[in-house]
Amino acid sequence: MKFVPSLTALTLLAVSSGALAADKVCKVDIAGTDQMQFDKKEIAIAGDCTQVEVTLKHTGTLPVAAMGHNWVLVKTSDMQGVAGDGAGAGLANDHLKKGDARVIAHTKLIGGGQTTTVKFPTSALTKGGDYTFFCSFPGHWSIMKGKVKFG
Ligand SMILES: [Cu+2]
Repeated sequence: MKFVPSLTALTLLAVSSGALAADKVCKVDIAGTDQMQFDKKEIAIAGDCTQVEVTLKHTGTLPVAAMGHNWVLVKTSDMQGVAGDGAGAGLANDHLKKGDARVIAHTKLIGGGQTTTVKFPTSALTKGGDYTFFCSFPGHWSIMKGKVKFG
């Protein structure tokens, strides 16, 4: 009779380690407005997420050329450089320098009423690292930004 509880415990252990090995896609929703604001200042990604799926919704009505928003993830120390290069890169390039290796993940630029999604692996992130998300539309990054915490 003693063996019954220990067998149960072993079974539970096997189930939970199986779950850890599996892909865990963590979803994040964020909205941008015609008032040049994101509705979040911080995004926390749990340390056991293997992938992150970010959905950006533009809840305003202004067109992309006037009030475009995207969601760009970088190391905090890279933000100003990426934003500066992105300002001159044009709408067609989502206001990001082509092939910018400092960009960890980004959505396309969208206008009012549109939604866009990007999915990326957390292997691109270091636990406890200093990350920032921002909008690279010219002039938006000083307001439209926040921290990303992983771990
Ligand atoms: Cu924006």
